[in-house]
Amino acid sequence: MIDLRSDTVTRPDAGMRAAMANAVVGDDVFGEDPTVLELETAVAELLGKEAGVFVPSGTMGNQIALRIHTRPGDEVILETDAHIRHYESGAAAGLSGVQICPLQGEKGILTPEAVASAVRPGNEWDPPSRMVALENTHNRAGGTIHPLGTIQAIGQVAREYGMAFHLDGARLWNASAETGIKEADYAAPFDSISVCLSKGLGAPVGSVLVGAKPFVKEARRIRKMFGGGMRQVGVLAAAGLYALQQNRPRLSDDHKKARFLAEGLASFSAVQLDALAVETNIVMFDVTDGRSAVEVLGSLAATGVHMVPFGPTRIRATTHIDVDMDAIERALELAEPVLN
Ligand code: TLP
Repeated sequence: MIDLRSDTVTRPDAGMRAAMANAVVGDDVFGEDPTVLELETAVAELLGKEAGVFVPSGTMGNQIALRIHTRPGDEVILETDAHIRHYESGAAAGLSGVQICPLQGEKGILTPEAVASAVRPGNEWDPPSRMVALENTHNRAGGTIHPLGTIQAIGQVAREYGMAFHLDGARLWNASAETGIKEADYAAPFDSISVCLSKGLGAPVGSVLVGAKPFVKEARRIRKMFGGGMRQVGVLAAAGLYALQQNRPRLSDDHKKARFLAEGLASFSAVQLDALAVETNIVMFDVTDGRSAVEVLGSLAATGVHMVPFGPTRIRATTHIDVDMDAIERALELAEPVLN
């Protein structure tokens, strides 16, 4: 099976498993797990923030930030295809009682002007515009990278209107690997950033939410409220540390594989895909011969190639550490009779 459904499907390798087995642990709800503390410090440093808190998932990282930055009835400005809006099970409404103001971006990227014009004027009947969240790289847009200047300009708008500024940085590592812009530079304009260890970095579990010390202190309380207080979780933090050290430097390999895959898929007659639009490890394409994405995915799965639907005719393939270039070549061979 060649599993291109997500970069979340990776399995820890022998080195990562050894790091997990040897991790020094303690009760993290008491703040006594040295490996967790090491991971939180390492990620906060990489992102240029004062502190970090280890959370079980990217969803929880985003939702803790939302809960802290907003009050029920507030409005959160997001790009319309944001993960927070589509794939977090309605948590923004369910856990924080906020409503979303979705704005259409270009390849998932908003302009500062669009954000500024979405800010409510502050009448008593207006929902208060309290927070802006960006997603870098942008998943549903196909792994696109936000230009640093755009992030900074949107950050300025957020500050001007007194709105919190959060980054869903589940794949921020991929943006940095591709552009060479440091994670800390991308992170600088934001009040809070959630980054995932369990995607391109290949750890089995975990995200880190970073920000200023008072924010992270409150984040620990909300994490407990949301059921994410973990105990001897250094075994997982050790996987995260290993992933940062060993797997972060190799992320651009995933981007090369994605481009190669995209070029191959684009040559098939039933595929609509702009291979030049592939910026990182995510490949999005449409099926153009009248079949649905689900139908095509069934045929692909029967050949041993697994991808996921991202719309009625839209399919996503994601490259990651557990598929090498040979596997990508093989996937194209197997997919050709289905898509050509
Ligand atoms: N994304 C998953 C699915 O939920 C779509 C995937 O396979 O890509 N932010 C972004 C941008 C994400 O892509 C994801 C996961 C998350 C947050 C949530 O992370 P987890 O799954 O750890 O809650």
